[in-house]
Amino acid sequence: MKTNALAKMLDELGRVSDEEGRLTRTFLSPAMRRANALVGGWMREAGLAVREDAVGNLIGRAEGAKAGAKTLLLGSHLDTVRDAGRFDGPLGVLLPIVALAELRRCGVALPFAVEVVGFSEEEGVRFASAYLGSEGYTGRLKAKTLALRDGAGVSVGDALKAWGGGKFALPKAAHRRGDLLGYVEVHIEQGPVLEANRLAVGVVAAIAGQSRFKVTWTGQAGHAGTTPMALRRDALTGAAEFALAVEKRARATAGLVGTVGALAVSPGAANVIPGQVGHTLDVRHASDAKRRAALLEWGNVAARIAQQRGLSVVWQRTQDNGAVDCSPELTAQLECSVKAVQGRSVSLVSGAGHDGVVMSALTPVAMLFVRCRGGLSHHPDEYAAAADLEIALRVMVDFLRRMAHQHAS
Ligand code: HGY
Ligand code: MN
Ligand code: MN
Repeated sequence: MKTNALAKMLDELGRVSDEEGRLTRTFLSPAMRRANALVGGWMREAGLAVREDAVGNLIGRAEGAKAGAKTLLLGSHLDTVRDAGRFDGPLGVLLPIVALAELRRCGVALPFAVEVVGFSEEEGVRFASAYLGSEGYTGRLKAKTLALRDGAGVSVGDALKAWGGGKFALPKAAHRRGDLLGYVEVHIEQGPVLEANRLAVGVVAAIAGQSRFKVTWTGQAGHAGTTPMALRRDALTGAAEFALAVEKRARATAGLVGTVGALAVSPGAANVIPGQVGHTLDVRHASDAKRRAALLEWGNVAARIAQQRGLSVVWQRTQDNGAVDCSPELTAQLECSVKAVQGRSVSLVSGAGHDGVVMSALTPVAMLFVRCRGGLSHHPDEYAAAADLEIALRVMVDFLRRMAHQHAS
């Protein structure tokens, strides 16, 4: 099957970056414009009609052979983290395109319509709020989100207006629930379970909930040489004490992860005591109650640290998504194909977030995970072997054939 074509496409798309020498492709950036043009061309070659929606999602659609047929949604995100791997996101957009081209080559006409969606923003890198693409596609993008600003002070709303040639209106859902058969996303596992089970692919039972915040500590800038330690209100040491407290509690709580991934120090000079520090906080757990309990505790810890150090601390929530169960019915159908191709299957819980979290509000969701070396992701050495891509591709083709048979009449 066309696995080498898929691998070549992943390599080529993996070179479309906003940064020299590494892969970084963020929301509404110049690289995103180039990526949409490249992937849009591949969609057209596969026989899909291509459009871009108001939030930059790239959508390739093929009508069904049956009049008035429902639509099956396939896809994932085309944006990346900073210094990313080339599989996280793009695999779930390119694999369905190759699978549909393969079915077309074999003369298989699907009775239902299919839409392959390349979501414009899932990682939440530029505006610290994830899922902006799938929120736009499902009509769940909120007016308050448009006010979020990036590091240069540009708001989501202004960025969308600039992207859309000067105008932007909050989009409605692209589909009604009743018009859809479901959403299936292929994604690298980004974890160790498939390797441990010596399997190329598996299905996903649930996706962990996640919360993200911007936390700002304010103290007093001052002279590093003349200000006695006892008289300092150092914003960075306060933030550092907090980050270590997050790590300590997360290490002690099964299934809890807490990460301070980005941090900015102001005024940022070697001989000036940090007056203000802003950092992100990303918290996840499969249980919403445990995630919320950790957040409550960390709010109290931050208040204690601020009080003891003469600082102020302000939290701004930039994202909050509950844990999501995948559709047992759609997942069972996908698992039939996994077993047909691979002989056996395994069901996993995803610690990573995915567009399926947002799409589950619109339609039943299923996910196919593909083994990645060492479970490594959000890193340039992220890698899925060609043999595993081949199996994933065969699963997708088998799944589409089974769906076609089921919806033929
Ligand atoms: O952060 C995540 O879990 C995903 O990679 N968006
Ligand atoms: Mn990711
Ligand atoms: Mn991803």
